[in-house]
Amino acid sequence: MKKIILLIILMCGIMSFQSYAKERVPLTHGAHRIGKRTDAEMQRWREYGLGQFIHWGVYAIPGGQWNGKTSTYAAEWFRTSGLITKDEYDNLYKQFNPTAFDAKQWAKQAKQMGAKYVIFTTKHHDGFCMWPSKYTDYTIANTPYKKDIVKEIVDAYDAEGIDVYLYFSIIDWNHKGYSSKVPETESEKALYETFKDFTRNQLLELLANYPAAKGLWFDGSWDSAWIKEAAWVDSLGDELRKAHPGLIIGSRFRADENGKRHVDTNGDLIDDYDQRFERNLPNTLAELGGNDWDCVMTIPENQWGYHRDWSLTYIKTPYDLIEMAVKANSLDGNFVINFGPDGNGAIRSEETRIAKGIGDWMAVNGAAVYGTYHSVLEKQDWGYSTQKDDITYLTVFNKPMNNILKVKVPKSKEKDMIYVIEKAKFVSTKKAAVVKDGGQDKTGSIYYNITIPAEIQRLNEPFVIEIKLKQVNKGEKGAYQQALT
Ligand code: JFZ
Repeated sequence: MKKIILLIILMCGIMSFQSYAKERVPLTHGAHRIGKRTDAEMQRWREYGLGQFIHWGVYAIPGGQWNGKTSTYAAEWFRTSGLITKDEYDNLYKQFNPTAFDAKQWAKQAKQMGAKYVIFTTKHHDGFCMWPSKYTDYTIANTPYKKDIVKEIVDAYDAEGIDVYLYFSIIDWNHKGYSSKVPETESEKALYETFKDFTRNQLLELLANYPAAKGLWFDGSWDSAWIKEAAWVDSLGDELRKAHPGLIIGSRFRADENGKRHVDTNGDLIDDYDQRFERNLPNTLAELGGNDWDCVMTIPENQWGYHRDWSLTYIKTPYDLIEMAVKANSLDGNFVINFGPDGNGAIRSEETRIAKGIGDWMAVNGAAVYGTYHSVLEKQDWGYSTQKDDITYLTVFNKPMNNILKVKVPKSKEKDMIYVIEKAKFVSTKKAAVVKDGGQDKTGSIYYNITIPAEIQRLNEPFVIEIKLKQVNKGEKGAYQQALT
């Protein structure tokens, strides 16, 4: 018995050593870069902090309802809801005439909300093109509206200084060559080639038509047919980057030659940033593997396109969304909030109110979000901390009942040195904070107590304290505290 156990232990040891020593698999179509991009365009992306997503297309006409029946599923997937025939759906565009659409107004609202970039659906899974594509008739040009909506969006947001990213679905339910399954027969293969050409043409067309766009936000790339085309998709990526230097593409575009998506067979991120955080946030830096990432978030549970009935699920509040945005930035990510305008081109009043709530808070406290990264502090129960250069921002979501915020500072790595809070102020009032010694815990970690003044406590909203830490010799601690209190 003992021998068997020993043998098992030995075998486990060998196996773990083997996996530890496992060599990297040579890949032709895996990640083409290890680690983050270092160019100015990507640095600009990294500093956005907050963005807006817009899902808009002909699905906004039914808005999740048809003939008195309501789909509880995502409204932008309405074509597959079973409540409408494919034929009915594919003819909706003939009534698409969003007379209330005002791109400038949308861009102003996004600006007020504090968004630094927008991701706009040029084509969702249904295949309807919001720009007048030369490669299909299923476009905005053939609606009563006629005008190029993508152009209106790009121009209006550009004028507000908001960078534009083009959402593009690989899945296209309208194209006759589209297939989710790997084509098998010669005729299926030939048909799929027409779809590949079409997709390539449309992407090059978008980049040529809208040179101001900074990147492409891909979606619907999970089909086995597309995954199998790894080599071709990789070369298409090269072509797109060549056509548009600096172009930013997330990890949802292509797979490696083994069919691995987002991260390749060796675990390295494919393309420029991790797109896996969909309605979902990481909790630790360790999960992120040092990669750039964004989180895209819906306001209801899972509705991207316009749904008439918002009573179906919990609707996030501005503070819910602000908390997620600060959390994302505290883990080096960008946070993107989705809007689903209606079939007439109006942004629903609930979304307008939410955007205003976020914008009002961001106008005062945005320093904690824009251009910030994870901070030197460890995660603490009162909220999230972010960092820009030598300034640490404490965004407090859980206010202490006794008005004393306990802040744990990091341990110094240098001998006989400790961290003290050199300066502290409330971002909203610009008033200095009273900081007192908060003692130590069993592990020797040092705490400071920051008094929250009544004027801040009363507001019942998240608030930001800006602090500057400094390393001093242990003996100097008392002097700093006195200066601050
Ligand atoms: C996709 C779309 O199907 C959806 O309609 C919406 O456009 C959204 C932004 O993207 O949905 C997804 C895609 C990926 C995941 C989940 C939903 N995912 O990786 O968990």
